[in-house]
Amino acid sequence: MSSSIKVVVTGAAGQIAYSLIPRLINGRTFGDKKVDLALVEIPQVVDKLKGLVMELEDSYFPHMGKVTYTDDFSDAAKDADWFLLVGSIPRGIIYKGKKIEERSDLLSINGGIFVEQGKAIGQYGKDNAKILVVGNPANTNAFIGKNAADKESQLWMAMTMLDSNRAKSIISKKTNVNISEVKNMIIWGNHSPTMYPDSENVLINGELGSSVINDINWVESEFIPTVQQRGKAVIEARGASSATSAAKAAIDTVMACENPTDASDAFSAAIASDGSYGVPEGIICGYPLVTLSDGSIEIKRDLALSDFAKSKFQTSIDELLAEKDAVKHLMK
Ligand code: NAX
Repeated sequence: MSSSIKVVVTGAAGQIAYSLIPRLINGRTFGDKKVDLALVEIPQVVDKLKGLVMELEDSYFPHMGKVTYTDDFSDAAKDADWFLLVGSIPRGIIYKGKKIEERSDLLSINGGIFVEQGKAIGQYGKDNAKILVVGNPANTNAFIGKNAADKESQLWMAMTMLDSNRAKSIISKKTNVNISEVKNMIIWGNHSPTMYPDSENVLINGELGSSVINDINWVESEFIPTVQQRGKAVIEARGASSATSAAKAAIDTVMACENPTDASDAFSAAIASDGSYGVPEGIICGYPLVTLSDGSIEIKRDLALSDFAKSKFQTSIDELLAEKDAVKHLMK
C-alpha cells in the first residue's frame, strides 16, 4: 500500500455513516492508501460504535488501517487529513427541554457544535485538511466551523453532491441518455429548498442543457422543484431521511477532490465565496468546482448565467445571508 490517510467521521452511529464508513475503506475511495478511521459520537451513543468496529473487522477490508472511536472530537482530530462532519442535531427532537422546530434554533444549536469542532480542526487537523459538512444546515454549519478554525490552508465544504446526483438522474430520464453522460451538473447556492440546480450549463452527451432540453416549463415547474424537494419526498416515502444516497454523495465528493477533474466537467460542492459570480465573500455557497492536477481545488469561473438563472441563484444567496445574520453571535 502506498501510504496512509486519516479520516474523521462524526455522527458515526447514524444512518448515513453506516453506509458511508465501509466505503471509505474499500480501496477505491482513497485508491491504494491505508485508511485510519477516527469515529466520533455523542457520549450517550459512543459505545454503540464498538459494534460497528466489530462489523468492519468482520468485513475483510485490506485497506482498513487503525480504527478508533471516541466522544472527544479534539482527540479524534489530531493529524487528520479528512473530516466528514455528518453528525448534527435534527429538527423535531427535544434538546435541553425544548422541541427544536424553528430553523433559527437549529442554526444556533448546531452552530454551537460547529464552533467547537471548527476550533479543534484548526488546532489539531492537518494544515491541508479537507472538511466536508453533511449535517444540516450544512452551508451555515461549514461557515461557522471555518470561522472558528481560522486556518486558510484548510478547505471547508458543504455537501451539495446529493442534489447534483439527483438532478443528473432526472435529466438522464428526461433526455434518455445514460447518467454517466450527464456532466457539469451544478447546484448553486444553499443546500436547502432554495438551491438552484442549473439545467442550462449541464452537459448532456457533451452538449449544453440550454440547447438540448429546450422546455422552460418543464425546467420551472418540474425539474427545479423536484430537485429542491427531493429530500422531503424521500422522508415521506421512507419515513427517514436519505441515507445511502447521502453516503454515496459524500464518497463522490471525496473522490472528486482526490482526483483531477476532466476538462469539460465540474463537480458540485459549497465552498467559501471569493466573490466569484457576484456572491458576497465568505458565505459558503454552492459552486462549480474543479480539482487541478496539483490537487488544488478551484471555482470554475467561466460559466454563463442567464437572467433566469441569476434570479433563482439570488434567492438562495439571500437565504445564506439571512442564515449568516442569524448566527453572527457565534462568529469570532
Ligand atoms: P442520524 O440521526 O441517523 O445520525 C446523526 C448522528 O449524529 C446521531 O447518531 C447523533 O448521535 C450524532 N451526533 C449529533 N451531534 C453530534 C456531535 N456533536 N458529534 C458527533 N456526533 C453527533 O442522521 P443521518 O440520517 O445520519 O443524517 C445526518 C445529517 O445529515 C442530518 O443533519 C441530516 O439532515 C443531514 N443530511 C444532509 C444531506 C446533504 O445533502 N447535505 C442529505 C442527507 C441528510 O438529510
